Amino acid sequence: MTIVYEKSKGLTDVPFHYCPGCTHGVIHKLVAETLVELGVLGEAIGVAPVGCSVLAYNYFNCDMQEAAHGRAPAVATGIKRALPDKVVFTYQGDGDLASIGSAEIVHAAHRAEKITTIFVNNAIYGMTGGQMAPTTLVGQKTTTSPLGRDEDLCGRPIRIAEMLATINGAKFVERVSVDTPANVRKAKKAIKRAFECQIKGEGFAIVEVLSSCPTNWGLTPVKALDWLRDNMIPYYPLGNFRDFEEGK
Ligand SMILES: Cc1ncc(C[n+]2csc(CCOP(=O)(O)OP(=O)(O)O)c2C)c(N)n1
Ligand code: SF4
Repeated sequence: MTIVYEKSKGLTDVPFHYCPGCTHGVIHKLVAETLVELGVLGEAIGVAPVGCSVLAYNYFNCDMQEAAHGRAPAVATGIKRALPDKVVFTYQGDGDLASIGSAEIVHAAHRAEKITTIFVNNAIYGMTGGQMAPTTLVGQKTTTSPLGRDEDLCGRPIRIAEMLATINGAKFVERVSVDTPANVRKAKKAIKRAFECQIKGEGFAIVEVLSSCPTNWGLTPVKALDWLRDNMIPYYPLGNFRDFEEGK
């Protein structure tokens, strides 16, 4: 029989533990396919975060290192500086990257570390039961904002891509979404470009991926994608903010 589709060699055979409909799995697939297509799977070293993707080291078919909450960019910096020929990436949620790890990511970008960050923004702390994250939308209900996020108390949600795009050492910054097949294809392109940025020795690269958390949003997988499209994309506009070749 002709094989028309198979699991990327960039992933192991271990089944994902993610909830049904969670788009972490889609994003893993895109990263894994990219490493294979760029021919760098053997050189890749990933750094896993805390959060639902804490077990990412079981899924990517390359060397992996676990980091404490928010510290993945610092760990990746050490690995890349010690082993400059390796292709080093971090995979981080929004609680991990935009909350406790906000200083880490800013300074890694500022130093123009030659690492690639995949930033999964699902507007909530997934693993620990759905608390409010820095990315939670105004009015969004979470376990720690049962009446909805209050702007006066908590400020407005942080736009990480826009913030990092102001930093000169960040050479590639793009925000993508995985809510539709067309957007998944665009997400793959951005992820590829972010790895190319590192391989060409340009500097820090980040792709912010808008992702769903059906479990903590209390929605079915399909309704969660609708919610992402209707509520997250208007506040977190998709697009490229910096590209190393276009001199943005
Ligand atoms: C050093 C440290 N601090 C806090 C925690 C608790 N903790 C584990 S996962 C998590 C939330 C992470 O959420 P997010 O990064 O948004 O990822 P998601 O689960 O949504 O994918 C927290 C606070 C921890 N495991 N380690
Ligand atoms: S809790 Fe949310 S982010 Fe975590 S695996 Fe489930 S759906 Fe995905």
